[in-house]
Amino acid sequence: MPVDQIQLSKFLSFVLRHKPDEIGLTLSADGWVNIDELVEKANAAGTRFSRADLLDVVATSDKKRFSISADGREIRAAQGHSVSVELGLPPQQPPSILYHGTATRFVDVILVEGLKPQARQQVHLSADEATALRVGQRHGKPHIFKVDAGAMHGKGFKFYRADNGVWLTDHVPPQFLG
Ligand code: HQG
Repeated sequence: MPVDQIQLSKFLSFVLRHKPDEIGLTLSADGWVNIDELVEKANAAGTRFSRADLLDVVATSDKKRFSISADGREIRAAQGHSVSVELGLPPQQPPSILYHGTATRFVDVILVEGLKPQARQQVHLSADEATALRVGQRHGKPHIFKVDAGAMHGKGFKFYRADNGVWLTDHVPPQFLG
């Protein structure tokens, strides 16, 4: 039976971001796992796919969610982790404005607390408004915050760019939100 690519992408996100132990995997400190070991353990746990299926999903992922190591042996999620990982991305100067899409029901508390990572390791920010809108729509009626990333960077806040272009930072205090 052909593998459902969306299902496999969701499975890989689940294992590589949230629950590697569910199939007996351990992520390295920077989030990588051996591809053959991942395929073997997933199949043993009842989720059937091949190395070729996995590479297909990585290549066609709309958001480029997964990175393959330079030697082709390992895979990791580019971002989105809830498990503790140190991706080792270098801090970078962000664009002067970044965007964060959320749901209208979170707006009041965000204006008090700022943006917090919640279940993930870092706050996720988008370089463009259209992407932020799609992210917000996942949660309900969308609201888009403009983040004054330039001002934050000037004050020493660190920003990281994941392999897939998503921007990451630890916390956005409310005074930088518009
Ligand atoms: C909200 C997807 C209350 C925050 C997307 C968001 C993204 C607060 C929700 C990536 C808050 C967390 C990440 C506060 C933030 N109080 N709520 N102080 N601060 N929030 O899913 O950014 O398809 O963990 O606004 O495309 O929505 O999975 O984060 O609504 O890139 O690859 O708490 O996940 O990518 O939700 O999405 P999430 P996110 P994938």
